Amino acid sequence: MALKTEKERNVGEPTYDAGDITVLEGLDPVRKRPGMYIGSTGPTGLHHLVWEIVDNAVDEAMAGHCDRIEVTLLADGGVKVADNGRGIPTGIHPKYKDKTAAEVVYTVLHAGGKFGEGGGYKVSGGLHGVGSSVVNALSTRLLLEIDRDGDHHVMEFIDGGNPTGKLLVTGPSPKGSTGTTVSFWPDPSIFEEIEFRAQTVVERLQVMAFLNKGLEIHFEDDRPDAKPAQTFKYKDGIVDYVRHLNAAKEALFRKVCYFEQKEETMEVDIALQWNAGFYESIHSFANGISTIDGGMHEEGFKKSLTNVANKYAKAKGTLKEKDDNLLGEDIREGITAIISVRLQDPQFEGQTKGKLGNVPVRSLVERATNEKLSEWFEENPREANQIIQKGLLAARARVAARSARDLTRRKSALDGAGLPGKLVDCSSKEPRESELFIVEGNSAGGSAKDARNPKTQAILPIRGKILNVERARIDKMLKNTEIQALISAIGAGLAEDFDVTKIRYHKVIILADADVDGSHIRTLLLTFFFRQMKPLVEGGFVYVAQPPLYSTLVGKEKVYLKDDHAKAAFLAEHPNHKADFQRLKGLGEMDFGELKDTTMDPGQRSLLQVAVEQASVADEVCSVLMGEDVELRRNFIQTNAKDVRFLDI
Ligand code: 1YM
Repeated sequence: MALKTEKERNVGEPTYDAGDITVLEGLDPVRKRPGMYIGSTGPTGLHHLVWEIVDNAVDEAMAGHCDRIEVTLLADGGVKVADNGRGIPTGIHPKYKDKTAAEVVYTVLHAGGKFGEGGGYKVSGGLHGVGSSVVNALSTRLLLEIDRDGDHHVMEFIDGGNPTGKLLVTGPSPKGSTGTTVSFWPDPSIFEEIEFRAQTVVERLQVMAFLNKGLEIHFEDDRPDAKPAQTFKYKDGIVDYVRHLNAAKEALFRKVCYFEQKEETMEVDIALQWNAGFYESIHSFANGISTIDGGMHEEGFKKSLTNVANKYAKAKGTLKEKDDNLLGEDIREGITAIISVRLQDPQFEGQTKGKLGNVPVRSLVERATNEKLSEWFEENPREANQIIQKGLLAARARVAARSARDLTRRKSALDGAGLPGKLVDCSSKEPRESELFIVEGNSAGGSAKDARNPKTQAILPIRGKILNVERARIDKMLKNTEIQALISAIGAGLAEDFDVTKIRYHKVIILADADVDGSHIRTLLLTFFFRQMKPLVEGGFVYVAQPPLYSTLVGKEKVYLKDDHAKAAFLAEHPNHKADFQRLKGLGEMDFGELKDTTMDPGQRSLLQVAVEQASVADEVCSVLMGEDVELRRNFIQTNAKDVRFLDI
């Protein structure tokens, strides 16, 4: 069946003309330098392929033509993305006389529909569908199915984007429906690994559903042992997002403040609420892409929020004329906010391209917040007052914390090094070779002390659970003896005064048991380091270690196995192994010999050291550690995962 040209068919439909396709170059460069197009060939790059295709479906939804997207992780390793939009145009492309528009989109680099002129959604980012050819180039197979004009069209590509034939009509579209379905199988010769991680995909899809109010996104995993299917659809969009982020926290009040403002080429949507906690959690997006490092939209919002709150507090007399203004950080304590902007030609800047650079966005967001947030304060005086009162408390705590910190600093100057009494320090004064083991409980500390290498390994026993810094202000934190011991042992200060060049150990190792208590302690310590000594985490100085759960004899040699998984792997490798397995007790109950065996080898080279050298990032470990606190985990993984080492010993 011959295909009509797009013009012949599109009678009276102003949306798309195949002639609008912009062609920049051919496909080959993508396979030669995949990193240039998708960032990396690791897991991030692999998942990027899914985002590219899903983005096209979301663009179609933003253009108002689609309200449902389905994403399926296929049992054979592929991914299928389907939408119920108009279907990619199937008419012959006027410039490539023998090719349909759909084929051009999938085989020509940087070919896509043009936005901003005529039909398309006027504030969508750049070209629609430009990533499709990149996905095709990096797949062993890609199947494109289009339902349009009552026909079901199919086209297949193999080995990095080579068509196996033309776009063919294989029959009528089901019940005259329209839409695009793309299935692809990533090329194992390009990617380090080709297994998709369901959690990564699900989290991203959920955020997309939050940012596109009313859009239904369905996720399914057809692989063995997969989690059940999930559907995301939020009628209140980012307001639901804020509620979701605050769900596990104690909200300061029930209402969520929401406002939006639209201009010719830009628009902004903002939702915000406060919780009883002490941290600010502002998530910003530009055209649905997360701007993790902020940028103009965040700047505009923060500046205006500070002004609006201070003006309100002064006008109502909560803050006297002579009083100092509240600082931005005081007002933002406990805030949860989503800022979503859409604009033409977004500029993503910075090393990780996570910062929005378009200057006009700042004044749009500032104006919108000035006007709409002031209105909201006037209309909701009870909530506005709660926000101001919380800001006043934060300001007082800020002043108290400063004097507490000054006191701590003066004290440590007076006490000489000011080292905590229970620290068993190493003799070396060279941070590069020094390791600090933070161990749980005094008995564990005792065995670790005997098992250590006294020259380079120091032991700091921590009694019970440390304070959860997520739930305490800094002045209270500084009164806690365990926290004080940590700060002085590490020796580099705290929070904004933290100076990573002064750390006394280049490895700060959290050594805790494999049980629930151990995992809780790890979480608390990681939270503390993340919140109060961020450069320590970012510099890759924080390590997590765990004593093994089993031991067994191979001949005369004792072999230690980390957990049940390691035991199973060992048995698979040694099918004739007869000796018993001993289940080791926790750190505190391990005797000196066992601990020495598992932390040091006979040549005095610490096994921890070996493990450090071989350490790999495991964000699953992170998700276990951070438990249900998705937000903390997300921050942790996104900003630091590559630098934190999780040890398996
Ligand atoms: C599962 C992936 O790609 N959907 C999709 C893509 C397009 C359209 C609709 C579309 C766009 C336009 C007009 C337009 C694309 N079209 C193009 C191009 N889902 C998915 N749904 N008609 C249909 O942009 O005006 C590129 S993407 F370039 F052909 F217009």
